[in-house]
Amino acid sequence: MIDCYTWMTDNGYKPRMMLEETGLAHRIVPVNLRERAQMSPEFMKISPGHKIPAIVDDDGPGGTRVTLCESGAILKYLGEKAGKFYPSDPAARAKVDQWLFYGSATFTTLSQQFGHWTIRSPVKAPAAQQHYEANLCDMLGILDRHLAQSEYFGGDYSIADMTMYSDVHLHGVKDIGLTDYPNLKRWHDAIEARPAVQRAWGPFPA
Ligand SMILES: N[C@@H](CCC(=O)N[C@@H](CS)C(=O)NCC(=O)O)C(=O)O
Repeated sequence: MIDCYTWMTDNGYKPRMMLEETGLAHRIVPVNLRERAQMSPEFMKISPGHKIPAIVDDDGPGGTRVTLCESGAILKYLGEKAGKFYPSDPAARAKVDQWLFYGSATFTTLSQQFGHWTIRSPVKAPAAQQHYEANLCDMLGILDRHLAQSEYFGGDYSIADMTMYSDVHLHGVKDIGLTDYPNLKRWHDAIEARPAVQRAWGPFPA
């Protein structure tokens, strides 16, 4: 059984998508960021940087207990465990890794800055807003151009798409609009329609 520590944020949805897609047995453990639950000593034993998502797998390699944070590491771990959505062919895997790292290290991180400065911050800083909006639009263009040549980021649907989806959905669709990014819209809508994705983006199970 895998315990998935998460909350309703861009990164928080990523392992939920993968767990729903693979059907791996799991429980959702909400970590209420508004109440600063991520700062509890118990949670920080699993995620030393006090960030969701994190997982605990009681049935890791060789029967060991695995604790893991960082959404990219979690997606790779689940992909290897399930043998799904993470190709075993080395060349295909290298390309999935490229877009997985772009998604988790660059795209989500900079999209979060857009979210902070344009939506959540009570302090209005026009220079920061303009900077991060231009930055987000540049990244949406990069994703759109790649998807003009490829159905999904790594060829077939994979963990690279799962890491990219959250901020395209939250900021691309809802804040910027995808009219100027038709390939990204086609990709987004195909993923949004997947039953596993709808379950992953639904309420936490009771
Ligand atoms: N690089 C990390 C970033 C995770 C992250 O930014 N988590 C945020 C929510 S989306 C969080 O838990 N913030 C709470 C905090 O930093 O105290 C990943 O990909 O998992």
